[in-house]
Amino acid sequence: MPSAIIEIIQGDIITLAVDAIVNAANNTLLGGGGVDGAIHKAAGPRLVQECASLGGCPTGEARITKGYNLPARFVIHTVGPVWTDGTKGEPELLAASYRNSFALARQHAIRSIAFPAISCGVFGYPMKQGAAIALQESLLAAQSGDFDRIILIQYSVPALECFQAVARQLAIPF
Ligand code: AR6
Repeated sequence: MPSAIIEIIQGDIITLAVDAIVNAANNTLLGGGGVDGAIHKAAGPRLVQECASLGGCPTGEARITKGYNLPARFVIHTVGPVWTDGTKGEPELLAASYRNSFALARQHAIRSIAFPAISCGVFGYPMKQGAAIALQESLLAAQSGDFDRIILIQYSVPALECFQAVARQLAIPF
């Protein structure tokens, strides 16, 4: 069952020794709060130097850098949508963030990848709806056979429980 490679866990993404962790960045790619701040702090100042050379990133797209002091080899920076009311293309843009992150990972032969709940913090995306998109895109990637591990890591227990419940509702094995 290829989809069994999806893992829903609780923890801090900066601790994961995977090929790539995904950063929930903003359009500047120059750092911020939330998981972005934690990743930049742990990776060290060479990360922001490399990010500054990339010229930003449009919403829904993704860019890749080295992981520097992180245990992860690469960081894939994606910019999820800011939630307004759900009618401004938010679901399509969030799906694009996951899909473009997986596409970039494939180009770099990345086989293990961990995502935070993109857009579900500062950007205000409702967690249940964000989880459904994360899980649907992860299922597609799992079924492609291109990945050994797809980790959806949640910072809090309520977020963990939300992702688990949505996976059960969608009958996505984890
Ligand atoms: N490990 C895993 N998940 C985390 C961690 C961590 N260390 N820290 C926070 N989270 P957010 P967004 C969770 O706000 O909504 C930044 O300022 C967090 O609980 O980090 O996409 C950027 O620069 C939440 O569930 O990202 C942008 O300006 C999830 O990660 C903006 O925030 C995402 O929350 C992006 O907002």
